[in-house]
Amino acid sequence: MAAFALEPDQLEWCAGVRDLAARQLRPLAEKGEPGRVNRPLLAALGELGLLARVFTKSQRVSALDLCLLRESLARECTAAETALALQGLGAHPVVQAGSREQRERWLPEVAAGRAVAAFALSEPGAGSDAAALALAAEPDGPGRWRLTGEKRWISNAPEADFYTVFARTGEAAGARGITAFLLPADRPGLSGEHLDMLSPHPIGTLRLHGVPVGAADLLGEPGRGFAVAMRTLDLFRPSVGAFAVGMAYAAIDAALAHAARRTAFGGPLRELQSVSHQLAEMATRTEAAALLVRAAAAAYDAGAPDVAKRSAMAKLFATETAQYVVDAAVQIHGARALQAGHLLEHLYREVRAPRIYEGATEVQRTVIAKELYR
Ligand code: COS
Repeated sequence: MAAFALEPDQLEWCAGVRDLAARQLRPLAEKGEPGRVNRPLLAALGELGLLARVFTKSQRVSALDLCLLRESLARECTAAETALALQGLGAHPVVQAGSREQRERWLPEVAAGRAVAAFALSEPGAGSDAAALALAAEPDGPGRWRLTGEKRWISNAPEADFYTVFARTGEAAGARGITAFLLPADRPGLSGEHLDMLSPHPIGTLRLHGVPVGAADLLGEPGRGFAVAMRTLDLFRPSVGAFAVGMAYAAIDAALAHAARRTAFGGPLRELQSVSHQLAEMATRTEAAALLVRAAAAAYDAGAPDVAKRSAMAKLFATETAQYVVDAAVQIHGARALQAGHLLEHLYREVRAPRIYEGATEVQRTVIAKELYR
């Protein structure tokens, strides 16, 4: 990638993804049940080869591809965007740390959109302070454990086909006592419920009552699970930023169209300086966010040493920017944007959660400051 611009073939690919999203994915998204996994939508993401972009045979996923894909999908259809992202987040620990058997069993199914993946880190008592998680992995003979506890705010739960679960095997306190497991959904003792959120996502709670796991279910070494989670987030945080940038562009497109069409005080809204300056500010901040996201993704792909910091900066800046941009677009539209079913009413609800999940804005600042002090 050139320093500040995408190559023509990348631009063409993004335009193609937007076209697919608008023509083929949005109709499927609209048929889905709010707050539930949309399997036909996932199957279409598989058939169109979009999931395969995230799950290549190599263990190295291209962060830039992931970001461009998420930004392009978000601009046209947030449900398709989120379905793709959750497959990636749930399965990346397997891509990164899974055994050959685990990878062969699950990744082709995930890429085809047939198996639904979920990333299960958060708990009722451990959100931002992820290393405080309490889900207990109690020894049950050599190389065997039983998982007991609760996970909450787990996207795709309880409908996923497998969960990448982070539990405390107790090698040590804090982050060093955490182990990652691949937990198929049909294990005895596993149950869960849906949660109703501001924006209806497939998300829920998982309850684990002595769920059996063995050495073949480990994702990496015992006691090394926290790094598996953090490395997954290093890849996905810039892409959450890309999702936010896509929503911001969608809001700007809508605001530009409305400001050209709507007349008030004797002319189109866009002739009012209060509106034109606001549009200019929205576009400038979104461009800055897009550049920060793409730079973080390019650094990830190049294996740069400061990935955690760049990834945090990209997520922080892009999600905060998108919140401002969507809010400003609502203001330009006036009351119509608040009517149920309006694109901006949808984006206004949708844009809030990314400032919290995969590390709240405050967590990103903590990560950045830690790196600055190093
Ligand atoms: N890559 C690899 N390893 C990493 C890492 C990264 N990006 N970040 C941390 N680690 C390792 C550290 O090297 C350290 O290992 P050692 O003990 O061997 O040195 C260990 O993990 C603990 O790191 P640290 O001391 O920085 O952890 P903290 O408990 O201070 O937690 C934050 C740091 C707050 C950054 C972490 O808890 C976090 O990201 N919280 C938000 C969680 C989140 O995003 N939840 C949402 C889930 S998805 S919706």
